[in-house]
Amino acid sequence: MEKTFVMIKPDGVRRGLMGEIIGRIEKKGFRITRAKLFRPSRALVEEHYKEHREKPFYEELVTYILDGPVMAMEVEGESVIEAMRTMIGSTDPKEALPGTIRGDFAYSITENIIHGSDSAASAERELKLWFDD
Ligand SMILES: Nc1nc2c(ncn2[C@@H]2O[C@H](COP(=O)(O)OP(=O)(O)OP(=O)(O)O)[C@@H](O)[C@H]2O)c(=O)[nH]1
Ligand SMILES: [Mg+2]
Repeated sequence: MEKTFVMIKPDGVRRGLMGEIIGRIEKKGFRITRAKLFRPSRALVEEHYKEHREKPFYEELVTYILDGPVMAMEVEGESVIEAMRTMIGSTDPKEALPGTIRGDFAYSITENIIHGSDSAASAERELKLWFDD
């Protein structure tokens, strides 16, 4: 069974959207097999987003993820990697369709509530990074 890494970002936790998001994942039929609510270290967040290190928004992105606790989750199900990306919606909330998590709850490209791995290789790398201490 496929597994992916999902993270509710600090704005999602702060706004009280954990229940809403976990509910959507469970109602879809996926299983949350590991989860932790905690404040990640800067080193962990920098490693997670290392593909964006050269981008102009990188520092803002890392600072925002460090702004409060996040909910890190391992989610399991059939084709869950692609399905979670669909449920999350486009990176830019202006383009995220209603019915997606970002489409329904986000308005900022930085504070866009949730992360989901974008490929099998990313899922494997990110699950190892966030859960294998
Ligand atoms: N300000 C700004 N932020 C961006 C831009 N592109 C991406 N980001 C931020 O960087 C994060 C990572 O970018 P991507 O990996 O390309 O987008 P994503 O896969 O939808 O988002 P994640 O699930 O967080 O990885 C996004 O969630 C945004 O918060 C941009 O053009 N401008
Ligand atoms: Mg991404």
